Amino acid sequence: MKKDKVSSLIKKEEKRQKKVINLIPSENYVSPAVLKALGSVFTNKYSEGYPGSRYYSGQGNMDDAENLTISLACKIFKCKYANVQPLSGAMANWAVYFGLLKPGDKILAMDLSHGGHLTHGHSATHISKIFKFIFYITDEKTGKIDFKKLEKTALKEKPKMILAGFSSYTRSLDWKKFAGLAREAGAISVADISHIAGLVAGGVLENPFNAGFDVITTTTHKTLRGPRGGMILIRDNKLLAEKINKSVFPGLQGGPHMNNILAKAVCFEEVLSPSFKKYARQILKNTKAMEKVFRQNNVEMVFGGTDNHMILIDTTKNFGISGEEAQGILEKSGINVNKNVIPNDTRKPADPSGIRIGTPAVTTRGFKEKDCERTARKIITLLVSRREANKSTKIEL
Ligand code: DSN
Repeated sequence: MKKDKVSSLIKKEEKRQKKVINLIPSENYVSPAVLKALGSVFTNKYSEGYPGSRYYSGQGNMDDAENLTISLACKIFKCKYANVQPLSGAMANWAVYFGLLKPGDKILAMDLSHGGHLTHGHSATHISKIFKFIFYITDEKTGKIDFKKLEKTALKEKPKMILAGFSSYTRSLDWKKFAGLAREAGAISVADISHIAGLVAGGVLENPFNAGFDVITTTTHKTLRGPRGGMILIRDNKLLAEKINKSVFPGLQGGPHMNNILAKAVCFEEVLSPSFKKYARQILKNTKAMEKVFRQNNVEMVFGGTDNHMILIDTTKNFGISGEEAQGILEKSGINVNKNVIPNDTRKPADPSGIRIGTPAVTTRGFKEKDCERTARKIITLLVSRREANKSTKIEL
């Protein structure tokens, strides 16, 4: 591709990102400092191995960068060990499964349609063919995890790992219950906090390590607002940390992306600043502001509402249109959300029943409660208009 074509694409995308109201809960806007580190000469270096033990020469700056990133990660999440090399959240999860389990071992995880993630063992993934995943779900009436059922399953099935975490569940998880149950069942406890890492780091949601979790996996680019990538944190068990390090490299990955690791350090410095705490608090206030408007307008929210940065709405039930259609209508009006499955969805994943709405990106842009209330009202107006238009075009026989 010609250079001017590339520049023009970057300019167009910059313009698009500035223009839209981005409510996709997993997206954010990184700082210029993070972008600078990503675009730095650190991208030129091969650094297989770990600080002090690499396979190429010329590693002084790489070792300093990786050590810095590790120490900042441990400081933020209050743990002893961190592996900052995973190229994504998916790789972080895979590295934990392969490092701590044997093929065929059982993992108890959250069902995808109830809020879990693809890498938590969905049947479409390769990983589901290697480990035996069993699932827990939410209670239809309360929207909360059916913990009694989960407990029964864990004690009967004796999984080797209990995975707590989600990509579209909007309520808080009771970390203490999960960690306690894992201990009782003799399982390793792993929390995938990819979506809420920034809220945990900002002190507005509880840190799973405080509740006794063994391992945390996360991405670094969602509420944490860093570069695209993953990370594994280990509370204090050296043996687990060593197994996970071997699993990431050489088990699963080759050369780490050192520019990305450097950018993670930049992000973590930002996370440790007082303004990040304010940012995390504002994310929650903003989601609550949207929740209030949906409630006032009788828009039912899946799981009964929100305790975090996102809201899930069954558009089929509330507005008589699929998630795909709702996403398209909102996009035409400059609002980005993403179509999403809902618990026990009867529609296909590519055209599911709901939409997922989140506030991390708009909060970075400076949205406050009033802006979010206005946006929620606009969403309702647009979707109600379509419902009414659909009604009036129905041919009565
Ligand atoms: N794609 C991410 C999300 O949107 O939640 C998770 O992988």
